[in-house]
Amino acid sequence: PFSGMPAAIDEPAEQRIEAPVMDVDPFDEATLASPYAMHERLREADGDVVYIPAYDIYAVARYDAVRETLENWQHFSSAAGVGLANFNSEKPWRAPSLLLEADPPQHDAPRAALEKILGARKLRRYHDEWRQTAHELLGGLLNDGTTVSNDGAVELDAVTEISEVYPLSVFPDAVGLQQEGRANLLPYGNFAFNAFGPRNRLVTDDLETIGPVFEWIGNQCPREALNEDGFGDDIWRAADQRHITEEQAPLIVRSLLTAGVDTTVYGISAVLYHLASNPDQYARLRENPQLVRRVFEEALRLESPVQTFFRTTTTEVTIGGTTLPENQKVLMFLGAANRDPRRWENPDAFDLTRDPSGHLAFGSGVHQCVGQHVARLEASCVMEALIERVERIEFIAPPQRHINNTLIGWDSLPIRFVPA
Ligand code: HEM
Ligand code: OVM
Repeated sequence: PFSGMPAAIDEPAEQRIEAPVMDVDPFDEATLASPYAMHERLREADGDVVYIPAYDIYAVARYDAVRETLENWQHFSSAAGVGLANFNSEKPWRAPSLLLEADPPQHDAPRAALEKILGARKLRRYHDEWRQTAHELLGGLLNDGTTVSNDGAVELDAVTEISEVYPLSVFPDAVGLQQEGRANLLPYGNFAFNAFGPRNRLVTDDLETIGPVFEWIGNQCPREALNEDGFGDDIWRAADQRHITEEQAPLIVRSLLTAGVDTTVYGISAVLYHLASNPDQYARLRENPQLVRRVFEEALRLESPVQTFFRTTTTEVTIGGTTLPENQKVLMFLGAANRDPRRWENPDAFDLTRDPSGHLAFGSGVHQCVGQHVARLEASCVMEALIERVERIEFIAPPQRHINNTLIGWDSLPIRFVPA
């Protein structure tokens, strides 16, 4: 068993720890709330890979190393889980995802099916409706919200009134879910993203209440539960066509319910946070509405709602001169890579003149987010409506962090909206 200390001289060569040892706890609540100082320590360690004894894991935080790890699925497997738990020796908390927690070739068919269903072309049918929904939401808030001054300014919590409301008013309908029980979606995602980390308070506190949430999610995956013109039924029709099996279909529906809601809530909050913090950039965006796509990518680069995922080494493997043993967990810091000064000039600045493409907030390689077109469409609908209807946005009180083992985001963004 692992001692928690650098390798002793009598251990076999493949057990020797070559990487610099770092005394950090990435899942400590204070660190989760503000990980940036730790990110810098990890990036500036003497090597591309560090070893974190607190969890007996390796970690990568520099852009090139994170990207290399993401893209090398042959040596950095997802099938042993993309959280701290190693499925080779620990029982997963639920049946593993057929996408996220699978390697090629098993990954190929579910991935191809979802790519088709969630592709940019298939999504065109939602453009008008989702755009209109965004206008109705913002129009309603600006008219019905508490007017606080004679310029008609409105104060509200952008998380509970925009970021959470919008995705829930478009995505569950598009999947084809019933109305009842949709309030289970956010808690389920929150739990699933916590479950990639250690079994700390964030996980154990939810165990008492999460049972009915699991049950509801499970009940939405069979064909009978899904409307006939949504993404859910599209998955079942892929089974009719033998692109996937009927046993796979419900688990692929479950992937949409797990990964499709909290992520976009956090993504939309990230843009609103950075725009409220950078009034000059908001003004620039209003003058150049074609920047609505870029503003989302730049916010994702800086915020990286999904901060981390793990891989497991399949053999002894070398990253940037450091050799790791087989069957080791490697933690990839997407958020740290997205602020690596080796890759980005003035990395901590929210800057609409930069090209944020190449950011790793959606991952890279065979697992790169299959829902990214959905996320982009939701965010750009909200941004378009916002810049048309709102001249200025500014904080009226400090934002409050939401703490999760994997996600970074906000529980509260108290913002004043000055109508255009
Ligand atoms: C995969 C982030 C929205 C469904 C991923 C991965 C990341 C990510 C980093 C890569 C996982 C890995 O390499 O192990 C995000 C972010 C989002 C977002 C930041 C919003 C801003 C969505 C949405 C959906 C979705 C809206 C569903 C409609 C998935 C699925 C996978 C995935 C199913 C697994 C793909 C595979 O393993 O092949 N996402 N995601 N995501 N995402 Fe997203
Ligand atoms: C899944 C999935 C995919 C991406 C993220 C995620 C909870 C889950 O396929 O279930 O996070």
